[in-house]
Amino acid sequence: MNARMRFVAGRSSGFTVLETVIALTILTLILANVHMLSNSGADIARSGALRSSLENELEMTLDRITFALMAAEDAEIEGPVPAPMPSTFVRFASVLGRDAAGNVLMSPTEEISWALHAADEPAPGTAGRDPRKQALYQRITREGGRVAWTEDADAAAEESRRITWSNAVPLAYMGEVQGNATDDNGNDLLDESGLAFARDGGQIQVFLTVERLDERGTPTPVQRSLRIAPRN
Ligand SMILES: [Ca+2]
Ligand SMILES: [Ca+2]
Repeated sequence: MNARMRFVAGRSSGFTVLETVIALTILTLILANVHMLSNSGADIARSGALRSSLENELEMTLDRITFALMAAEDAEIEGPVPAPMPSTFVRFASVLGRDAAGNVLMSPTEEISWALHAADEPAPGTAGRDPRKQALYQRITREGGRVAWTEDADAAAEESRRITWSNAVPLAYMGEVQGNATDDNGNDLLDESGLAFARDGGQIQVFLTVERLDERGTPTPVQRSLRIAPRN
């Protein structure tokens, strides 16, 4: 067997140790990258789903507030005052129509308000089964609350219908620090909570934040403000 034949025979007998190590290293790097891409893709999908869900909750709550206040008589509105003092509630009544004698029929006094959660309220969903998420939720719970609509705010509590529109409204509007009598986020209101109302001439300003925990237990807020013109 000449030298060329020995070389060909040697190559066909298998890979060298060095070639095997290089191949395994490249394979490991490829698999690691695939794993990283797969994980980050799943994280992005979960994060996108949470944000979409939060945006829906925010928009639905703002729609309900808007429809209620658009039908309200401006002269019957209590709660919101001009900046810088925010209100956590608005009380109002709407014209329902006229009776046979032509008298205006008004609705009972309704109320939309923000209130703190009860301190011992259990965490909803998966957060209740994960100690770390439970601890974070408890922090948000202590500092957070809900937005509710009350059908007849003048009636006794047990006789009035109350419906929660969102149970994930935090203590502070995004960027605001509570208790320092300062407008930290530049919206002209001092220490406003996750739901705040203010009056600006013939309009009611509404500021709303909705905040929930993401898959890693990180608080994730969304927020928006708008203006509503009640009936004159
Ligand atoms: Ca502010
Ligand atoms: Ca403040």
